[in-house]
Amino acid sequence: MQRTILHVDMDAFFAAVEQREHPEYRGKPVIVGGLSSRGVVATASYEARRSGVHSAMPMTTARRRCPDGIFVQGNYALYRAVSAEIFAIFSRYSPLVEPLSIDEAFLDVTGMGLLAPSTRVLAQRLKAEIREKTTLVASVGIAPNKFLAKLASDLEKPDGLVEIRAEDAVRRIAPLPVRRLWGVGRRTEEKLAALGIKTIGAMQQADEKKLARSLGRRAAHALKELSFGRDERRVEPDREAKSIGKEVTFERDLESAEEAERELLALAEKVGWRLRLAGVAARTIQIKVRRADFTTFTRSRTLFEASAHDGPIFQTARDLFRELGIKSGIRLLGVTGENFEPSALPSLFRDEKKERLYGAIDALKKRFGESIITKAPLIEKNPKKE
Ligand code: TTP
Ligand code: MG
Repeated sequence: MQRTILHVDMDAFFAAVEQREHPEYRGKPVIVGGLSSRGVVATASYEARRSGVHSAMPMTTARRRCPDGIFVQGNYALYRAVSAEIFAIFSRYSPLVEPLSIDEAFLDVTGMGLLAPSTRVLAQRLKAEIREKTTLVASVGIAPNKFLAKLASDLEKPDGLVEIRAEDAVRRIAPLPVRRLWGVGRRTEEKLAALGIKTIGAMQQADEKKLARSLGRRAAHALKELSFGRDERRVEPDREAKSIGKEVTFERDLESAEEAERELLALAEKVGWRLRLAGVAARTIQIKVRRADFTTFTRSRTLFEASAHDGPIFQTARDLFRELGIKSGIRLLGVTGENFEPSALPSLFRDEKKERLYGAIDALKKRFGESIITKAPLIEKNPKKE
């Protein structure tokens, strides 16, 4: 059955909330984030984005680019409360709401179009209700699946409403950069560029066998599917509850990327172990980084294949961390696996050798506790409290 999925994402969320609380900020460049000298931008209003300010940028750069900006230290309790208001509205439009972050969600509205003349009208009503009840603006994507819906919500931000129909998808997404495909991070992007694949259209044309030689069979297949706008993932309403993660606050802030990556490896090993204990594999890996000034960043990436192995969890966490570009003043790090699949299922591609290795490590951990085995780079540890 053809499904209809909405992806709703609030525009410049933290900054928009600040503009709602302080009417004198409206129409002005507002930058929310850590205000200390080592602080980082959490988000910027669209007025500030015109001066080249964006998320994760050092606050000092933001001040240089936007000297007339209004700089605000974030108020997370307030953003969480507004988020709850928005999610309460979402739940009036579908029983199937999958939260993705504080300001975005997927809604499966298959069949709900009956409540309105069309899905577009339904989405317009949702946007209008959000605006009336919260005075905030949301962008919405409508599509037959999650991948296309998320892509669509971003195409005409802010205040966007874009529908991608199944029959137009291949043509509509062809000009977009290949980076828009789920699972393509900086490393995959580089590999693809080396093969001359820079757009989704080029991916549509690419030879899957050749692609597989560079990326592996699963990744090659997954990317080919996505490039044609095909994605079978369901909207999973209770996804948030289904995650296994571990975070640690350091007694002394970490001041180098090397230190942070060592800690990420330790966290990845703990998460891998807990996933294996639970008999599940995670399709999505998320990291959390909190700066000394409490600005907090989360980043997630969906893997081509669900995993409960330390290696892929660590590599993904490290890639996400490197893309954030934070290298000092790190107060907290977290790694989470979510979007579970059962891992006991026999897989054609199972790596038997690795499976045996992890089996042996886990047996030792079960007998002697989690800290007995760890990989070499962890030996030099940072003092921390958990
Ligand atoms: P986003 O939805 O990514 O960004 P946004 O809502 O500010 O802007 P837009 O969607 O219009 O592009 O993130 C939602 C909120 O999460 C954002 O307002 C602030 C917070 N956030 C961070 O704290 N750090 C980050 O790196 C990002 C991207 C967001
Ligand atoms: Mg947003």
